[in-house]
Amino acid sequence: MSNKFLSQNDPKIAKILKKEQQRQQEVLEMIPSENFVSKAVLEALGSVATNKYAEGYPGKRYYGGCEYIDQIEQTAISRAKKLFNAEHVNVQPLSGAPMNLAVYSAFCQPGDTILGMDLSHGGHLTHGHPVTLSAKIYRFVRYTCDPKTGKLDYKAIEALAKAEKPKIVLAGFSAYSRNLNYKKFNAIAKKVGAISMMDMAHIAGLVAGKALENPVPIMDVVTTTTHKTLRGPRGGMIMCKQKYARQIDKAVFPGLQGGPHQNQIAALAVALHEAQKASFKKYAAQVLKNARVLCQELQAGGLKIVFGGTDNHLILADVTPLGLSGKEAEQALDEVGITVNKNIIPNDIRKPLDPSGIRLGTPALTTRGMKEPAMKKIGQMIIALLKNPHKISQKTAARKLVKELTQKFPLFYGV
Ligand code: DSN
Repeated sequence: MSNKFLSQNDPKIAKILKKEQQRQQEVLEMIPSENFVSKAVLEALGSVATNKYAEGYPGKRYYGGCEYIDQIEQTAISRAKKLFNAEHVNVQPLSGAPMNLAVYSAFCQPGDTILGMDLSHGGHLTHGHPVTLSAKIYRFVRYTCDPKTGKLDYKAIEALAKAEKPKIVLAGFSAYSRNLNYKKFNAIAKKVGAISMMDMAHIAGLVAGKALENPVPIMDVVTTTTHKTLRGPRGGMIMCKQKYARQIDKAVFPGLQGGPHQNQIAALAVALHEAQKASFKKYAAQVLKNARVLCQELQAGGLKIVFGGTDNHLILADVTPLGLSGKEAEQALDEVGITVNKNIIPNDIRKPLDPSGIRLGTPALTTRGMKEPAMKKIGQMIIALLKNPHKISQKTAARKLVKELTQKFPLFYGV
């Protein structure tokens, strides 16, 4: 991308950014929460909308001069409503953690109980991990799944909900690879008088592309970050039933945040426009096909696939059967240009900074145009390398494949 003014004004940052762009071009990005936004999204993100303060909501701002900012935010809201069949949408959350905190604060008083999925079983830090601020304010109770099959025991979750009386029954994940039954989650919430909430951050793009079931018409509240499979700018979005609109909006502003990042909202509007296209539907379907092929290769090569397989874009794999820890596997792959992240697995006996698993996914590689044959090669190469992480010839072969694939499927930003 051209950065004429940046190069003149701040050559140091310009140079580092150029290197980051080159890094993105030259590695196989397999962290399942990462993706590449279009040039149009990048332009909106780097636009003059960043100059404007606009506390409040379209038509009800605390600042003058918001006529165009209102149009941008209203366009983002309308596009999100249409794409996800949502009754009400708030596009102002700055990112995922404040987004979920805003929802908790909309429905809970300090000390109230929230039922969420355990982090080591695929849940998310913001779903009540003890290290978070949310966990200091609210009382989180966690449910787990069967690590072999990924199956959730909905009867056990219902019994837990009845015993603990949560204000929110929360579904959603960041390292879980199976589909959830939203109707069952919603029914459990209704039985105990709780709000049903789904955090679909990881799969929003797959829902938008109609490759996975849409939880929005079923659950009371659905949150999502906008930069993962949805391929938008970094940010968050809350969708809810109309009857909760006021509560949610008040919790976001003035409850938690000040001025929204209007450049981010403009870029989100562009991403939502892109997600309505037929090409995005194809993209979402391909992400799933690629994940299945990759998963089969890794499983065939001896990795233990947690939850027994994948229904979405991500794979959580126990690498200890190959004699490595997750950290060692991440480092070995990093060295040859494959980016994944180490991850804890259910009932992990190792520590979070050096766990037993790695988490990998297909959204970013699919954006570059890679399909099943590339996934097969990558899967086989990952196995070969992890079996012999210190063998020079193995590293050379891996680097060669990374180079071949990244050149064959170049990033569209140019160099
Ligand atoms: N940190 C994100 C992820 O990598 O899944 C979730 O917020």
